[in-house]
Amino acid sequence: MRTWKTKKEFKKLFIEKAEVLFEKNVKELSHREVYQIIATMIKDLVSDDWIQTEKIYNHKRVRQVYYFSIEFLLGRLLNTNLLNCDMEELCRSALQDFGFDLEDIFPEEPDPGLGNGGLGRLAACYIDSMAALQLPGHGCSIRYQYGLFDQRIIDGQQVELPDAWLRNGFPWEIKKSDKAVDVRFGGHAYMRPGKGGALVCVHEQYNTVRAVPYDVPVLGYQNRTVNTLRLWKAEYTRENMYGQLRYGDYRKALQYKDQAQQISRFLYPNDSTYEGRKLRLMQEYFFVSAGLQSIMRHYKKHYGSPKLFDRYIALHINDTHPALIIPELMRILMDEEGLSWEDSWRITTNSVAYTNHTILPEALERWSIPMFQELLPRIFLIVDEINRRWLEAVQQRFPGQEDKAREVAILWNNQVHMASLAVVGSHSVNGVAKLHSEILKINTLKPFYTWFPERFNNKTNGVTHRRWLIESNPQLTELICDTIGKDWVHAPEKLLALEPFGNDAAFRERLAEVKQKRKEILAEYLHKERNITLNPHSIFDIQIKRMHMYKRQLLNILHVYHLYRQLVENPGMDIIPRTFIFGGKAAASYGEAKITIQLINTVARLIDQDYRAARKLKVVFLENYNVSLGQKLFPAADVSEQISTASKEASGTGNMKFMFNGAITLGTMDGANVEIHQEVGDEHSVIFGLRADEVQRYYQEGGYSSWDIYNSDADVRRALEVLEENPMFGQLREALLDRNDEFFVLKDFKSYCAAQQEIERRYRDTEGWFRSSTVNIAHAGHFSSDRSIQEYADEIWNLDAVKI
Ligand code: C3B
Repeated sequence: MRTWKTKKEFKKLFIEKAEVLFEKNVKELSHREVYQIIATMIKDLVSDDWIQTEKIYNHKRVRQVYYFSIEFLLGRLLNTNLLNCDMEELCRSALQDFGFDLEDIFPEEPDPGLGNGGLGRLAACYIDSMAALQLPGHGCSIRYQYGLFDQRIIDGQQVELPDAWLRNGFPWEIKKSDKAVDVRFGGHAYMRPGKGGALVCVHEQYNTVRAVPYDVPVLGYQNRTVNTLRLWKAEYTRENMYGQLRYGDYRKALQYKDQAQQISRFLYPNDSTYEGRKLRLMQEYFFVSAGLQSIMRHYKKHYGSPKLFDRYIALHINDTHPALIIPELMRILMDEEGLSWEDSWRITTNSVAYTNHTILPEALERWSIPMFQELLPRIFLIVDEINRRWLEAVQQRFPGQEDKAREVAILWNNQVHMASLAVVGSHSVNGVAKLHSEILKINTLKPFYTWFPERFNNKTNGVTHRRWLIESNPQLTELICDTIGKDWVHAPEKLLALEPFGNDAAFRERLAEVKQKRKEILAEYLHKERNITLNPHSIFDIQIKRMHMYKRQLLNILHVYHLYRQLVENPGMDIIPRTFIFGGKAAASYGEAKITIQLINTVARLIDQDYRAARKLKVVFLENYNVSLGQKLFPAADVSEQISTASKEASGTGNMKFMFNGAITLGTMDGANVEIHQEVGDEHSVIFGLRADEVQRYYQEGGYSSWDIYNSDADVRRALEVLEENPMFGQLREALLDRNDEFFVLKDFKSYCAAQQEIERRYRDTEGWFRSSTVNIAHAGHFSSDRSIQEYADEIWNLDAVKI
């Protein structure tokens, strides 16, 4: 990778940039300006490698993958990029000479929140790993003008403010106006006999939205690979405006202009739920069509015949949000390249692979046919034909059995079923953890599994250890390097070499010091920035993730309240001081999730105001949990709360970030917790609660009554008294009792309390605790996204690394 050879060179360039960008000398610069200068310098620095990477890919005609995701939750990039080009220390030292502290510069970067949670952050980890492994892989998404909302807590309640992250520009991006493409919406489409009698499609009276790409370089880790994340912005076209004005229709012209600009305006704030809004469907088609058109144009220029498209190009869809890539590729191949249906279908299914991220029924996308047809008439014709041919095959195999067709139909009940389209139109379907992939086969996608068993596979999620360990926790990184050397940095599975040091008292002591240090860093930060006081000698027990009933923040806070009541009755009770930290956003329209935030804040206040409890317990709900705050929290955690109802959390990835930082998992047998437990065993994790098959059986066969538990368990009854603190909480009580506790909070309450006691028992044994912590770090390497991405490359994409 190109670097600044010397500090002298860096300083010279820095001074020049200060002059060019801000007409200032170094002394006059604000911290934000320093950030902007360094970001621009890095972009300049890597531009040669960026061009070179692209050239080599094209020249060698290598096979490439495009990862389509409606979210990329990037987080800040300055520190990551400095690390990737190995320039952090040089930069730090040069800035020091100028009188700046690099640590003051990092927070100046707005945190790009172009995603909701796990799914979007996974996409960001994955492009990081592709570049680190020198795989030719690029991201494709939307350049939202407003990312996920800024969360404020006012009187204990969540308030959403717009996230104007682009206010001062985004120095990492490059606008490529000359690469813009047009995307069509609306109008009429029909088939008509063309030359020689074959049917051709006519699409007329549509509106055109211009898609303008903004490219962000994705740097490999200390190699010369620079891949691309292409983000699309929607603009109106003058031609389209004037077209309508010519007919004197001002209202329509303005409506068009408005709608076009609206497409890339904001990110929908839903995590794992689906909202059948027209604008969302427009977003999905917009970035898929723009992305694919630009891929095809580039492909034809450098690779040649569209007939060989699938030999060179892999298209990955992150959940069903980009599933329209299937009919869109069919459209391009048939309408624009003149290929037959059969050839187009073969190329399409060979190119596309699909990852499913959830079994929650409320997350499965279904679009109303009338809306879909009105917005995307040509695409609808294609989906209709895909569905017709598919159901014909089903009919042939199961003549007269309508129920078989209903189970797998793409068009059914006046809706377009996107998961069905994604499975039928791709060659690979994967879940994101072993348990989840099994549930897909035996439950959610069972009829499809019967049809296409060879398509189904598992790719357990991973997280980039560069951001989540090396960048976030330099103290732990240094200790690991001192102990086992540096090989693990490039080959994270080599962290295993750390395992024997769990038995080494000197190592454990240093590990304990690192953890203590990280807790103090967090406490200081929260004190300074948020006026929150924590006791760094208490156990830091952390649950940070989106607010969702299935994730059961409610179970956590009910247990805290249970402890509180015990302390009130028996102030002398011998417990180790605990700090329960929560963070997470609730979708603006998700009532129960928002009330849970209020409940957490209510319990926090009850405890703060009661001296009998406040000496031992503390609850904090941290406002605006995002990637940057996560980077401060994971390193400081003792206990990782992973307590979803078994079967509901497809994988989880926070669980892995905690593990890399040596926290102990307190979790259910759900998602990747199962594999974490498999790695470290009962001795180094604490597992509780119903298992997935038990949960599924209750759903299918009944037999659970939350009232029975309430009536028979005095602790449960007492814990639920907290719901009388505020009439608002009645809704939660209703969900737990009158609606029979869909997520088994009461059912798992007792075993969760026991598991929490087990945590405390283990924490008292300092030696055992840090042995467990060591074992967790040693086995975390398996959960690096480098491992996941290598599996995708080998088993789905058939992709080779390319040395730059
Ligand atoms: C999430 C799942 O809820 C997590 O279990 C999983 O770890 C991640 O995806 C990544 O695979 N998910 C999400 O964030 N948004 C959705 N719409 C669906 C799943």
